[in-house]
Amino acid sequence: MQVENYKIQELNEAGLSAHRRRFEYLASEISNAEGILQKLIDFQVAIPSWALGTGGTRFGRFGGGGEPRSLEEKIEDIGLLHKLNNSSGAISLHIPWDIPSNAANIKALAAQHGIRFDAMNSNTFQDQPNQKHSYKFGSMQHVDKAVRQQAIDHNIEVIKYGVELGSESLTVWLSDGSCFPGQLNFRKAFQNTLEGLQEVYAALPDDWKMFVEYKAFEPNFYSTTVGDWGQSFLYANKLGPKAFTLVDLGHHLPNANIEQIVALLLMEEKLGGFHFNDSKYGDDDLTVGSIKPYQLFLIFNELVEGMDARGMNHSTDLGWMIDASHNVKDPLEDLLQSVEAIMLAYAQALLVDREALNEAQQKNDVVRAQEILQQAFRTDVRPLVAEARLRAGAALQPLQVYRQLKVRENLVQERGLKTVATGL
Ligand SMILES: [Mn+2]
Repeated sequence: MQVENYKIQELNEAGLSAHRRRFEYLASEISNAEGILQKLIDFQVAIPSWALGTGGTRFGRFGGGGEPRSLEEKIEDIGLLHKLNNSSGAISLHIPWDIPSNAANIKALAAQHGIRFDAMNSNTFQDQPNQKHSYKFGSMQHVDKAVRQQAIDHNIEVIKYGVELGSESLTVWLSDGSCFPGQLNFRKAFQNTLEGLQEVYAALPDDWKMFVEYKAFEPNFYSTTVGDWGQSFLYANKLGPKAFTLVDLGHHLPNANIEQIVALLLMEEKLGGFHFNDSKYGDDDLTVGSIKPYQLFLIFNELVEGMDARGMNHSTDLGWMIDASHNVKDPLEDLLQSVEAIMLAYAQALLVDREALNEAQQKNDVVRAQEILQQAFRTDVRPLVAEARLRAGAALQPLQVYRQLKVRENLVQERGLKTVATGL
C-alpha cells in the first residue's frame, strides 16, 4: 500500500488551526523551541523487522492479518510508518529471517522509502532447518568447539549480508547460559564466549561497530553468560574500541536503575545502542512508554546530558532501535505509539534546565533538583513533536491518519488474513 503525500497534507488540514494554537502557546513557554524542533526532525528510530508481525508467547499466537510475507513487504511497512511520522527511517534486520535474495534490489527499495539499514542481528538462540549442530546447550559458550565455530561462522555471515546492504553494526544477543546449578562452569563459559566474540570482532569492517546485548534471564533461568551490563562491559572492553554495550530496557532485573547504567556506560565511551520497549514484570516487550514513562524520561535525561558532555551527535552516534513484540495490538499502530513515546521523552529531556540542575546539585538542593526534572517531564510536549512532523511533511496525528486511511484493512486485502511475518 502506498500513502500519497497529498493525502497526508489533506488530513493534516483539519487539525491545523488547533495545532497552531497549542504549538504557539508551548513555544512561548519554553526557551529554545527552534533548536529542539531541529533535533526532533533529525532523530530516527530503527524498526526491527521482527516487530512488524504479531508476536506470540510460549502459549500461543493470535495473528492479526495483513502481515508482511517477505523482506520487501517489511520494508514497505516501515516505509508507511516513516511516511506518517518521519522518525522511522531505519530497519534492523535479523538473519536468517531476513536474508536478502538480491541485496541491490533490497537496497534500492529501502532507499525509495528513505530507509537505511541499522544494526544487523544474528541468531544463535534457535536451531535452523538443516543446521549441523544444535544450540540447545548454548552457542558461543558451548563445550564443543564445533558448535562454537558454527556460531562464529554465522555471525561472520551476518556481517557479510550487512556489508552488502550498507549496515554498519552487528548486534550479538546470546541466549547462552544455564538452567540449573552445576550445569555450567561459569569461567569456561565466559572464556569460550569471549574467544568466539573475538573471532567475530576480527571480521568486522573498520567502520563497523559490534553491540553486545545483555539479558538477565530467559530462556535460561539460572545463569546467563552475558547477563548484565557489567558482563557486557567486560566483553566490550576486552574486545576493543569497536565493541560496545547495548542496553535493552527489558533485560534487567526488576527495579534496576537503568538511567544510572546508561550514564556510566556513556562516561566510559562504551554505550553503543539501545533497544526500546517497556515492561512491568520481566522482558515483556510492551509498547515504549506504556508502563513507566517517567523512567523513559529519566533515561533520556541521562542520554542527553551524557552525549552533550562528550559532544556527541544525538541522532547518529548511538544506535536507536525498538525491540518489542505485539500480542494483542496491530503491530504498526503499536510501533507508531512507541516512536511517539520515544520522541516525547527525548523532547522532554531536551527541555531540562541543565544549568539550574547543576546548580541545585552543587548546593545539595534536593527539592529544587527534583522540581527541575519534573517541570520538564510534566510539560505537554506533544505539540512540539507534532510540529516537527509537520515541518518534515509527515502527519500531525500519525495514528489517526493510519486509521483514516484504513491502512490495516488495505494490507489485509493485499496480503490476506492468514499471513505470518517471516521469522515469527
Ligand atoms: Mn533486544
